[in-house]
Amino acid sequence: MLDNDKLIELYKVMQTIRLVEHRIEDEYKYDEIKTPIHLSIGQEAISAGVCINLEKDDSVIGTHRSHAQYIAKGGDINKMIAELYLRKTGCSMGRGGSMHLIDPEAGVLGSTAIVGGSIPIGTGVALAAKLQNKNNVTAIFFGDGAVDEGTFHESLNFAAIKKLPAIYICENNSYAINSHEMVRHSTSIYRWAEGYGIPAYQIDGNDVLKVYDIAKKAISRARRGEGPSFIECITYRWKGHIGTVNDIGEGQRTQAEYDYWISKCPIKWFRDYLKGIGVLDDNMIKSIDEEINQIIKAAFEFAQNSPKPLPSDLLEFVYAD
Ligand SMILES: Cc1ncc(C[n+]2csc(CCOP(=O)(O)OP(=O)(O)O)c2C)c(N)n1
Repeated sequence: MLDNDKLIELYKVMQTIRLVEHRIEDEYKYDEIKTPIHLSIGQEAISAGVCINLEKDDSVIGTHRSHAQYIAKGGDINKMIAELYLRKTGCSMGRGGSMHLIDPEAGVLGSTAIVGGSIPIGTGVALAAKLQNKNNVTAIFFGDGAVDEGTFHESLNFAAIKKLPAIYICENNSYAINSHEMVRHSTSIYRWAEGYGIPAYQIDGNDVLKVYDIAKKAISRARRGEGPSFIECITYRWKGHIGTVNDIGEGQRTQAEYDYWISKCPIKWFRDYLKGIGVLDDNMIKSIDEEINQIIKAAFEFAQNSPKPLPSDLLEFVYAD
C-alpha cells in the first residue's frame, strides 16, 4: 500500500495534468498556441498511476496525446508550454508542438503523431536498454487506434521473444477520432497481447490505485528481466479528438455516454477517497490547487515571454553535427 506522501503525490500529478490542460483549453481561443492539441482530460489516472512507479532513468514514449505522460514523468512544464507556443525555449525548441514532446533528462524520450509509432520506437528503446545491460524499463503509451496498425503486432511479438524490459499501456478510450472500438477490433485488445505470450491485464483506467498496482507488478517483472507486460486501461476522453470541442451531439458520442463518464471522473473519485481515509481535507485540497496554479501561471508567462524562432533559424537541427 502507498504511504500518505505518495498518495498525495499521485493526486497532485493528476490534478496538475487536469489544470494544465484546462488552462491550455482557455488559452487556445486566442490563437497564440500554434499547434494542434489533443487533450487527455478524463484519462489522467493512467499516466499518474504508471509513472509514479518509474525511476528518472526509465523511459516513456507517447503519442499525439502525451501532455499527461510528459507531466507525470517529471517533464519540465515551462518547456512544455513554450513548445505549445512554438518558442525557442520549448522542449523541442519550438519545432515540434504538442505532439512532439521530449525531455530526455526526465526520461521522456519523445512522442509521435504517427498512430502506432510509439510502439516500435519504445520497443527499440527497451531493446537498447537490454543490449546495454541497463536496468531501465520503457513505458510505451498508445491509444486503442494504434493496435490496428501492423507494427503493434510485430513489436509485441519481438518484445516477447527477446524478453524486453517494456510495458505496453493501451489507453482505451473507445474511439480513434470518431470510429468506435466495436467496429474495429475482433476481440478485447489485451487478448491480442496474451496471444503473443505476454501477461496482459484489462483494468479500470480511471482507478488510479488499480493502475498503480498493476503497473508496479509489470515494471518489477520487466526489471527482473522477465519480459514485457501489457495493460489495457479502460477510460474516456472528455474532449473530442482534437482541440477544445467535445463532439457531443455531433452524431458520434451520445450525451448519456458522456454523462456516465463524467460521473466516473478519476480525480473526483480519488479526491473523495483520500478525504474519506483522512489523507486530504478541504484546506489541503485548496492549497494544492494554489501551488499548481502558481506553476501553471509561471509556465504560461515563461512561454509567452520567450522568443520565437527566426526564419533564419529554419535550417538549424536539420542535420546532426
Ligand atoms: C499512421 C496514421 N494514420 C492515421 C493518422 C490520423 N490519426 C491521428 S490520431 C488518430 C486516431 C488515434 O486514436 P487512438 O490511437 O485511439 O488515440 P486517441 O486519439 O483516442 O487518444 C488517427 C487515425 C495518423 N496520425 N497516423
